[in-house]
Amino acid sequence: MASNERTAEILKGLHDAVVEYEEDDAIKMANAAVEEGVDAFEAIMGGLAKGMETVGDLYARQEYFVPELLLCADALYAGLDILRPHLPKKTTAQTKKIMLGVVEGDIHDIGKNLIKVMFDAAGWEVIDLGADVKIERFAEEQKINGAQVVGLSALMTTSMLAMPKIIKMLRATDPNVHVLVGGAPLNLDIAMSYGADDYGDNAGEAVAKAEKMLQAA
Ligand code: B12
Repeated sequence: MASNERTAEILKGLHDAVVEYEEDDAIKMANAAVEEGVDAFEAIMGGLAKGMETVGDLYARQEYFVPELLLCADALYAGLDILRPHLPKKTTAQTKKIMLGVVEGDIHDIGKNLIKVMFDAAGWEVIDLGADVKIERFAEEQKINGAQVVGLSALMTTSMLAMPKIIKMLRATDPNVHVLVGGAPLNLDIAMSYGADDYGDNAGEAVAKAEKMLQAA
């Protein structure tokens, strides 16, 4: 078990590896996290995902551009591949199914992929439609797979406008479906105005919110 100081050092190492797009360092620090007993969830959220947040700030300040963002994402995924199997895996008797997708016009899928990892670890069956998913496809697929929860992701103020249409179609085919939305430009008020059941701010929160939806059902 790493000391608090060492844990902080490893988290910073993961953060910096993403920001400096050093894939080798991300692998090295992720292995250190595993070997030294740093909680995998903390390493992913407090290290890798936090690094991507800093990258977002650098992009906003025009210090980083699209090529850097892609390299940073590669470093994040290299670390994630190592940490993912070490998330405590829950098994449940109940069949819990979530269908995830990034809405049409939007290719930002890093957040959605983190969400997927967390649901998988929490014992949910995850159907991943990917990114830039056509509006009609959500309801079509949900009709086939019967997911109790649908998670919609959007990272752009333009693409998130597809959400109310998708939610309307989902409810028309299955009035009992639960819809959880997330992504940086959203918040609870917007989620409610779109007709969603709830909004999740991050990957950890997403699972808790979806579990609550099934309990209430
Ligand atoms: C990385 C990135 C990219 C990468 C994406 C790589 C990939 N495969 O995902 C690339 C380089 C491809 C890219 C492209 C573009 N990007 Co970009 N990109 C970003 C950046 C810097 C980070 C996004 C990210 O990965 N964050 C890290 C993850 C972990 O966080 P997250 O996505 O927010 O997800 C968390 C939560 O939001 C939540 N969550 C997310 N989804 C869901 C879903 C559910 C159900 C729940 C419960 C929770 C949840 O949980 C996640 C994990 O904790 C953001 C800036 C920012 N601050 O967000 C801009 C940003 C999103 N991009 C932007 C833009 C403009 C573009 C481009 C148009 C640029 C261009 N000129 O080509 C294109 C768009 C292409 C398209 N059609 O989609 C703008 C959007 C502005 C707007 N309109 O709102 C932003 C905000 C940058 C800015 N400040 O201008 N981008």
